Amino acid sequence: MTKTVTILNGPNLNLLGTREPEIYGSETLADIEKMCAEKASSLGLSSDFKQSNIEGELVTWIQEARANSVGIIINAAAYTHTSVAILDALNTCDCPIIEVHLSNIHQRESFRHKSYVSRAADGMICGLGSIGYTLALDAISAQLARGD
Ligand code: CA2
Repeated sequence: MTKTVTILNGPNLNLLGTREPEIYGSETLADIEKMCAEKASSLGLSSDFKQSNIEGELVTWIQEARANSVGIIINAAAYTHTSVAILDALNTCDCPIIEVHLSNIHQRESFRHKSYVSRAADGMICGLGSIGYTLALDAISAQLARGD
């Protein structure tokens, strides 16, 4: 049976590659989706890559991943710093959860230093740009192999 990792992206990440390349890089979200699909395949996994600007849609997708996925990678974007709803949904999941941010949130404004997602995540990767997503897939693969 295919082992699927759900990769969730929050608000405004659909704009990647169009503005602020000095902060978020020049790749588009479609570029990152392709990188993830290739990396997942090399690990014997499949990736289900999604983006939404709507908090509730992200919550619904986390609930679906709880039933159908072996791991979750989440860049909740601005909801990282505000959403108890996303935290509550992640807390219902037993699978490995890795939080990813393109930028180093700790080098930025103080309101970005707090992450609700981190309370539920096994680990967090930030500041490495798009590579963070493929490193997160490596981490989930290793966690699964270890039986986490
Ligand atoms: O560094 C990250 O990945 C963030 O999750 C990105 C969020 C930000 O609110 C977090 O603090 C850190 C913002 C995503 C907005 O993406 C844009 C992309 C291109 C142009 C404008 C915004």
